[in-house]
Order: sequence, then C-alpha cells, then structure tokens
Amino acid sequence: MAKKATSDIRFAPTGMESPEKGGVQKGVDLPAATRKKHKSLGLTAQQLKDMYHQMYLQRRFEERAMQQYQKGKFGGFLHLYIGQEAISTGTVFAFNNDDDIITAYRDHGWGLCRGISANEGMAELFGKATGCSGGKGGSMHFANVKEHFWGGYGIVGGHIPIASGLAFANKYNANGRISACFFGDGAVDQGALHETMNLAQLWKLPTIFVVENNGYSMGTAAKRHTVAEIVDRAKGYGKKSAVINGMDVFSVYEKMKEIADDVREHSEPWFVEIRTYRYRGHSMSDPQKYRTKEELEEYQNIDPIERLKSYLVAEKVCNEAEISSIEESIEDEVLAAVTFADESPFPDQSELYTDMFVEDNPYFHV
Ligand SMILES: Cc1ncc(C[n+]2csc(CCOP(=O)(O)OP(=O)(O)O)c2C)c(N)n1
Ligand SMILES: [Mg+2]
Repeated sequence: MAKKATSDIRFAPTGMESPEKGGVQKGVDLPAATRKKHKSLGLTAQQLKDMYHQMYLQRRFEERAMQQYQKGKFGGFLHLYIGQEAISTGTVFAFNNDDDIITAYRDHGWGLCRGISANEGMAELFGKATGCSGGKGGSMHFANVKEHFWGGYGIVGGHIPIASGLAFANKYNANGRISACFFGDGAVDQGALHETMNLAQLWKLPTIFVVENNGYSMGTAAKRHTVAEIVDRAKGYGKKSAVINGMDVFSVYEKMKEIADDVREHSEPWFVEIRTYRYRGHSMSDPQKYRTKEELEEYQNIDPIERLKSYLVAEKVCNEAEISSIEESIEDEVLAAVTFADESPFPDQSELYTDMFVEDNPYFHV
C-alpha cells in the first residue's frame, strides 16, 4: 500500500464547512417536545407560575452575575447556565425534595432551584462569608446539603462516582430516595463515568446518569469530541435510557418524573441524554469562534423561558401584567442580592482550616 502523505493524515474532523469535509455540525438535534398540556401532566396553575419564577430567577441572577464579573467585583471562573434552565427546573419539579442532586461546575441554576437564595448565591460568587459555601467555594462550588443539593464540582466527571455513592447510601438505608448526577457531553468519555455505570448496574443502584448535552465541550463540538450517539452508551451497560428535549420544561418534567418513579420502584439506574444549548461562552473568556451567530439564534428563537411565557398567556394561566409583576419582583431580588454581596464581609482568616472534613454525622450513618 502506498504511503500516505503526512498532509493527508487526519486525526479529527476539522473546519467549519460542510460535514462531508469533516466540518462542525450543528450543536444538537432536539427530539420533539411533549404535546401534553399542564393539566394532563398533573401541574397546577400555581406550579406553572412557580416554574416561570424559578426559570426567570436563574436567568436574571446569571445576567447580573455576568455584569458584576465584568465590573471586576469578583474573579476566577464563571460558567453560565443561560439557555439550560428548563433542565434544572423541570427536574426539580419532577423529583421529591429529598432526592439527591449533584452537578458539575455550571451549577448556579441548580443551586437556586434547591433552596440557595439569590443573596447566598451572589455572595458566594463574590467570595463573601454570607455565601452558600461560606465564600470559600465560589462559582463552581454552590451547595446546599440540607436540601439535598451536593454541588458544584470542577473536575469533569469527578462527581459521577459520588452520585452513585449517594444512591448506594439511599438503597442501604432503604429510605426511598433516589439520586441523579448531571454532567456535560464533555464527560461522557471519562473513565469515572464508565466505571460507575458498570457498578451502578451490577448493584442496581437507584440513580440517574444525566448528560446535559449542550453541543460543546469548551470550544469543541460534541460531534468532534465523541463518537456515536451519546445515549447509546446506555446499551453497553444494559441500562434503560431516554433522550429529552431540554429546551422545553414540560418535556423535562414529564420524562424525568416517569424515570424517577421507575427508579424508585425498581431500584435500577437510567442513562438519560437531555439535549440543550448554552447561549453564553464556556466561561467568561471565550471568543466563541467555534460556532456561528446563526446557530446561536436558532436556539434563542426557541428559548425555554419565552416558550413557557407564551404558554402561560395563551392558556390564560397568567396575563401580561402578572408576568411583569413576577419579573419585576425577581429584578428587585437580584439587585438586592448584588448589594447584599457587596456589603457582606469576606470570610475571617480563622475560616481557612474549617470545613475541610466531615467531622460528625457522616451522611452514610444518618
Ligand atoms: C478532568 C478534567 N479535564 C479537563 C478539565 C477542563 N475543562 C473544564 S470544563 C471542560 C469542558 C466540559 O464540557 P462539558 O462536559 O460538555 O460541560 P459544559 O461546559 O458544556 O457544561 C473541560 C475540558 C477539567 N475541569 N477536568
Ligand atoms: Mg457541553
């Protein structure tokens, strides 16, 4: 066989042109959204308003956080969840309040859904003592263990075994709770995922592995960093699986509720791919050269918050004035959070060595 010229040897698709030439394809293909209306999903009008409140709070909290970052009020990393809010919201509404949730570093929205106030969240970003992690965690380490939100992790895939550990404890204690681990498409080829998927299946742990596939791992499109359909990873481990439209809160709610019920009943893990899109860069210093403006607009046109708002108005759950009043109250809440964070003190030096270890009542023995 003739030796290939070095210039013909390729290790990965390149370029932004056509897929045949190895170009980058569109972020994610969304499956159809549910056609069900709220009543047939068992959601009340009040719950819909709460959902809207929750999603809008996450959006405005992060928009303000971004502004404060740009003003230099805090530094380090800031990974925004904007665009993905239907996933946290739909899931938290579908789960019981004491089901365990753990996520990666794109964690602000999850924290706000699980009892962290705007004040505590903003103060954490500012590194202040009044923050949800005492100002010692920052953006990537929001946590609220009392409300079964276990954080906030910076190592891609590193938190996946912890989620199954939580499931192990729940099964051992026979407390009827389940756990769910949320991670990005960039984590699907991490060894920790595959080791944990194997054990979770062997031990029939009540847990859900959830990929929030937003189409990109930093600046690399999913179609350039991973082979095959992500959801098909489930097959190799004999897992039940689903693909969900993450731009629609009803679809997330419906399917995650069904899955949670199944996991609770049969104590068997699921592997779920929720397809979504992040509107902002990976973190704050991302020139976003890997995607086109048109692609971004395609997803912004099906924004999950706008979608819910249109539904609320069309179904006469709220009128425009009620929606404005929800939005205004959130605006005030988030602005007050900025002032709160600004005026709060930094942690005392004596805090440097606290919160390093669990000293009493480890979770497993509760
Ligand atoms: C083990 C490890 N390798 C590399 C990194 C650097 N890193 C931080 S985020 C990231 C991309 C992860 O993308 P994805 O899982 O799709 O999550 P998303 O940012 O899209 O939410 C990488 C490679 C890291 N934090 N941990
Ligand atoms: Mg991603």
